[in-house]
This record gives sequence, structure tokens and C-alpha cells, in this order.
Amino acid sequence: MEPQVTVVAASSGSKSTVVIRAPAAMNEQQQSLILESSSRFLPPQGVKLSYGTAGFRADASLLQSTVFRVGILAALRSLKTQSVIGVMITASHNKVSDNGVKIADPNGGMLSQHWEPFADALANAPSPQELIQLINEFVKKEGISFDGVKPAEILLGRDTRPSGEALLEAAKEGVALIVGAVAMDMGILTTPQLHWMVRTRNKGMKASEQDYFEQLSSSFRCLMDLIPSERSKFDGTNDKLVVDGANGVGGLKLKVLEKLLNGLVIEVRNSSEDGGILNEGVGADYVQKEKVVPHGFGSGDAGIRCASLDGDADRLVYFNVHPESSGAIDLVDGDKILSLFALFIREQLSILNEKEGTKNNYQARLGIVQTAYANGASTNYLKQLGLEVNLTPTGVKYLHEKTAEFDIGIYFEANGHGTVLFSESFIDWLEATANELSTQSKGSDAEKAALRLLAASRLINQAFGDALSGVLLVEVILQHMGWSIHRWNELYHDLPSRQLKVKVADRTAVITTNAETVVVSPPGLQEAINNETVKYSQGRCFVRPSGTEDVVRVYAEASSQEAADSLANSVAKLVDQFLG
Ligand code: 16G
Ligand code: MG
Repeated sequence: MEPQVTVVAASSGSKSTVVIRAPAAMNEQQQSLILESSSRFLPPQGVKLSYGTAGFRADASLLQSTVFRVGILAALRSLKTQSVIGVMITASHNKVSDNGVKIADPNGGMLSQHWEPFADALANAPSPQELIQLINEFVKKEGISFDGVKPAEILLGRDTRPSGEALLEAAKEGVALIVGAVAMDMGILTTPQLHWMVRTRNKGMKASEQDYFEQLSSSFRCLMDLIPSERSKFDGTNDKLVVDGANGVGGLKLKVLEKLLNGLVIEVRNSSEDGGILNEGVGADYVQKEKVVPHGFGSGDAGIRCASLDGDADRLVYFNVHPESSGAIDLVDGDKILSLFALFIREQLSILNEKEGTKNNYQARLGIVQTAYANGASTNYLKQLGLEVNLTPTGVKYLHEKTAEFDIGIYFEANGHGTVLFSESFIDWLEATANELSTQSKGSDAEKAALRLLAASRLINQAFGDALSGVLLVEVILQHMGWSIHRWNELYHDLPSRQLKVKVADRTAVITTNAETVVVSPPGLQEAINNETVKYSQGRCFVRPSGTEDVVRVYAEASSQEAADSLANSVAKLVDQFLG
């Protein structure tokens, strides 16, 4: 057959170059490499793996072949995008015997959704022959070139799970099958660190773990220095922060970070060096769902600011222990972290808007993004502040994408995933404004507001929701406001809520719309839910198929806990009737 030559015109600014690309096909040598090695990594029989909301997850013993194949996929993604790609081995908040793998795209975000079906097909291809056929077809369809001009480059990271080391080796073997590909083992990392490294590398900047710590600590110090002097007085309860590290990677990294900070005392418990089991009775998921103290905390901690990370440190919640009780807490969840960030950013923007005499005034668009799980009281609170609140379906990839539409976007899930995104054009404007103000009105409130926003954009992870950078931003904002955790928690009062899960024959039979708030199929279910919900004061209820478990989830909210429980129970029965 005639070899095909694809001509790609790449223009950059006024210059334009023509690159001759090799055909989008694998040569014989490449194909036989994959064929031979993949026979050593056959998928487990009788198990169907799915990329799901946030990558593959299963019992670690089942994942060898999946992770190996994800290594191949990551290398192909790198060739396609001509950028560095990340592979993270973690099962987040799930039990220690589980593991998982997910891919970070060039901008540090989640794998592009249109590659997810390929990931599913790759993981489930029963034989090496079928695997090679799939890859061949996909390479052609995507026009992936094997010209070797820019070899694939993959950053690999893993959390503290014991199974992680062997799985990382499998990923490396997968990457290495693509001729010329380079796999760099970045060691034990939090998920957001790996995403940050990928993004930072693709921007052509230094991206070691040390660089990450430097960026976070220097921007934190900068924000501390900009605290208005009249506000920086503590009320005694603010002295120390105690962090539950979920016996995972986050606590270890926080200990390193803490050494680089001034003005913040952090005690880490459940740091994975204390012999506790990962995510067992500890961690953000446990604290948020059970609303009790994690292991290692008790009534002696009443009055102290406490926070909890999940196993891979991409979730963060705060809590306040009740005195003299058996583990009850006030939960300060992702919604309240979002509200705190929104208040701070709104304050800086309004200071900037008040400034007079500067050129190029700019009305920055601040957008809030939540999911249907956000407590209704938080959404009301944010709307009353005059903020634009948007809803997306559950899962970081949806929230992140929507948030990136604003000059400053803030997203959080109630469970503690979230971050603040600053658009590049807004950062450029801020830099220009800060420069201008530094000559015209040095030390002015407006200059400080611009510098605070710039420091916040460097502190808060722009690639992925990051519990470590989240902790630092919360801490500095509390100091900026002069607030205790109690004062913060009083911003609004959560409506009582209840979550239930219902096992059904086929959860994919539930199809939703409007950011999962309305069921369109099976027909009649939404009407039945509406008929229940109207019976309750401040009632709100929705159902959705889980993206990570074989269940349908029910969420209900109402003016009392009994009412929320009752609404959730009635709707769970409806789900069972319609789908059981
Ligand atoms: C995953 C998602 C999380 C979401 C959760 C919902 C990422 C990184 N993680 O953990 O955002 O809240 O799934 O789980 O996207 P569910 O679909 O089982 O309710
Ligand atoms: Mg996580």
C-alpha cells in the first residue's frame, strides 16, 4: 500500500511552519512489541471494568492488566497531544485493598471525555490480538502519528497503597511499549500534586515536588503579609489547626509543607506513619458522610479547628468537635469552603472596582459552580450575595470545565472536591493592574487587593482541587477575616439532609437531565418524586445513578432531620418500585 503523508500546518503568531507527519499507523515492530508484552497482562475473566467518573477502580488484585493498558493509552494520548500526560495510581477514599488509575490531560485536568470509551474498550479487550486491533483502529481514527519527532512523555505517581508499587511498574511497562516513550516515576504523591506537575511541565516551567511546595508556601506567605493589620488578631481558638490525614499521602506531604510556612501551626494525625489503616474510620469521606470525629479525635479537641483530607488529598472538609459528646461534630463542608473563598474574592474584586484613576477598568466575571448535592442553604446564601450560581452533574470533570468559563470561577462539591480557577486573561489584567498601582499608589488598598488575588491564583491549584492548597487558602482567609471556625460555620445553617443508596437491577435505566435534578427515564418516576417532595417544608429531592458504584443514589433535604429522612425513604421506595 502507498504510505500516506499528512501535512499539518502549525501556525504560531505570524510565523507558520509546515510539518510533514508520518502516517497515522503503527509499524510492524511497534505492533509486535505490543502483541508480545500484552500476552503477559491478560484482563481478569468475568470482570467488566469501566473508566467511570474518575478513572478505573477495583480490588487491586484485578488491576494489573488495566494499569498496563492505561500506560499504553497515556503514551498514545501524549503522542496525540504532543504534551506531557500524567498517570495517577490511587483509589482515593476507598478501602486500602482497592486501587485505581486515572489519566491527567495536558492542562492537568481529567482525561478528555471523548477518549473514555477507548479507555473502556482497551481495558476490556479479551486478547492481545483484539487489543492491537483496537489500538490500530483508534490510532487511525485519531490520526496519531508515530514519527518520533516528539516522543511520548508520561509522569507517573501513586498514593501510599501497598499495591501501588507493582501497579506503577505495570504502567511503566505499558508506556515503554510505545517506541521512544519516556515514563518518569515521580514517586508517592497526592493526586493534585501529579496533576499540578503535568500542567506546570506543559507550561514549560519547573515542576518538581520541591517547586510545588515552594509555590504554595511562597504564595501563602505573600497572602499572610497582606492581611490588614487591624484584622489579624486572633480570638484564641484560631491558634492551631489539627488535620486528619486519612492515613494516606496527604498528611505526609502536609508535614513537609508545614516546615516552609510561618504563622501557621499544624498538627497532623492519622498521617500513615502512625500505623492506622488508610480511610478506615478516618478521612474526609468518612467525616462528611458519617458526621462524626475520625479516629484519633475526641471531645478533648472541642474548640480546636480541625480538618480532614481524603486518601489522595483531593478532598478537604473542616469540622469542629462538640464538647462532652460521643464524637458529634459540626461539619464545615465543601459548600462552606466555597462560601468562604467566594466572600474573600468578592471582597478583593470590590476593592479593585472602587479604585479610581486607573486605566482599563475591568468588571471581572465571578462564577460559582456546584452540584445538586450542594446544600440548599449554601446555594441560597451565595445567591443572596448576588453571585451567579451554576449547577453541573456530579464529578470533577464537569465542575472544572464549567468553572473555567469565568474570569474567576469557584467550584466545590459538598464532599470537599474543589478549587478556584483564574482565567489567563484575567491574570494578565491583574498583573498589569498591580504594576500600574505599584507606581501610582503603592501600598493602596487596590494594589493589595490585586496582589492578594494574584497570590491566591498561585496558591490554589489551577489544575485540580487540592486539599493541601485548600487548607492554606482557608487558613489565610480565616486570619484575614479574623474569624474562628465557629464564626465561619455561622455563615448560614445547613438544611438537614439524608443520602441513601438503592440497589436496582440496572442503574443505567435512570436517565437524568438539568444537572441530575430531573429524571427523564423511567417515565413517571419524576412525577412521583415531585408528589412526595411537595409534602415537605423546604423539601428537595433528586435521584441519580452512581458513577462509581452499582447503585442509584437518593438525596433529600427538608426543614427537619426527620422530614429529610422520611422524604429520602419514600423516594428510595419509589426507585425500588420503578426499577427494583
Ligand atoms: C468521584 C468523583 C467525585 C464525585 C464522586 C461521586 C472525581 C475526581 N471524583 O469520586 O467528584 O463526587 O465520584 O460518586 O471526579 P458517585 O457517582 O458514586 O456518587
Ligand atoms: Mg480523592
